[in-house]
Amino acid sequence: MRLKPVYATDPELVDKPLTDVPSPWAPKKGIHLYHFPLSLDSQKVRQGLEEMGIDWQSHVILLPAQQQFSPSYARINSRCVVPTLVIDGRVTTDTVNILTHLADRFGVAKNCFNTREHEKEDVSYWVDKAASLFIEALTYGDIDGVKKPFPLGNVSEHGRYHQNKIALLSRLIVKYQHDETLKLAYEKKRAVIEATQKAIVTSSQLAAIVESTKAELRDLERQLSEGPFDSGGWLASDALSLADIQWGVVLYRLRWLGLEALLWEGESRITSYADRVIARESFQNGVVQWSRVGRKVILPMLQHRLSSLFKRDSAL
Ligand SMILES: N[C@@H](CCC(=O)N[C@@H](CS)C(=O)NCC(=O)O)C(=O)O
Repeated sequence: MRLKPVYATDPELVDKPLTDVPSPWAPKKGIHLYHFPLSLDSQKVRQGLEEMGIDWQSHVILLPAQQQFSPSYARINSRCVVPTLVIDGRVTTDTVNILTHLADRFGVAKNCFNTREHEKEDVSYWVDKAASLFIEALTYGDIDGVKKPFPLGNVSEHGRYHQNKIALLSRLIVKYQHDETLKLAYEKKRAVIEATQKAIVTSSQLAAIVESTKAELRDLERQLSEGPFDSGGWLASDALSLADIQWGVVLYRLRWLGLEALLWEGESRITSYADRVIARESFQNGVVQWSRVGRKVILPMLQHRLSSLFKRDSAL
């Protein structure tokens, strides 16, 4: 039974994270982030960048338009996911890896994420724990009594969102059968989506994912009452750490999905912890501002549709 995302459990199914790898397809100068406004992992990296006060150039990859599969993007990140970080033509992938890379590279100069030696193990334990939550299943799965917010609504019904991706990837595998790199990327991606979809549409699996998320949140509650948060610090350290970047966004997502009442007690420490992370300027700039669906998603989607009308051969 699958209770965690493929990226956290099946290294043989997904390409390894890249760290600072030169790519002829990436912009040569400056700090660039390929991301989608509402994507959980993009939210994490954007908050991290904001926290460090790093200027970055935005490249929105419209997931509802399946732009993550476009050849130009798949050549930069063969996982066909967001986010991707590019610094001076060098590519870094995988959210945990991107944030660690940014903290290693800029943390000291920006006086940020300076986790003390004795806190490092705890921070990385809590980072990995957040990255292993199956938020994609909770986002797209049908959960009894929970009405998903706009624009998720019926996009996700009966696994249709994932089924459409599988169909598109099957067409791309044929179209790019003579381009070994793209063909392999699309085949691997299709296998990842098939495994993910299976967990989402099988109601017993989804119910088990809800239960395992509840258990993780009970652990979180315990850590918040026994760890540094109780004496004015954060989840796993005295100063804000990458663990807080992971968990703040996760809790914000679970709330947005309407799952708060199902997953944790309103009067718990989790609520006051979430409120404290969300109140930070970095969260407001990196997450909340980008969550304005009309301006950040619907408008770019309309522009994309309009420009596709005039292009006979679309990017895919
Ligand atoms: N944690 C992995 C996976 C990231 C991930 O699943 N990103 C989602 C958005 S939060 C995505 O791009 N989904 C589009 C797709 O899989 O087609 C990573 O950072 O590489």
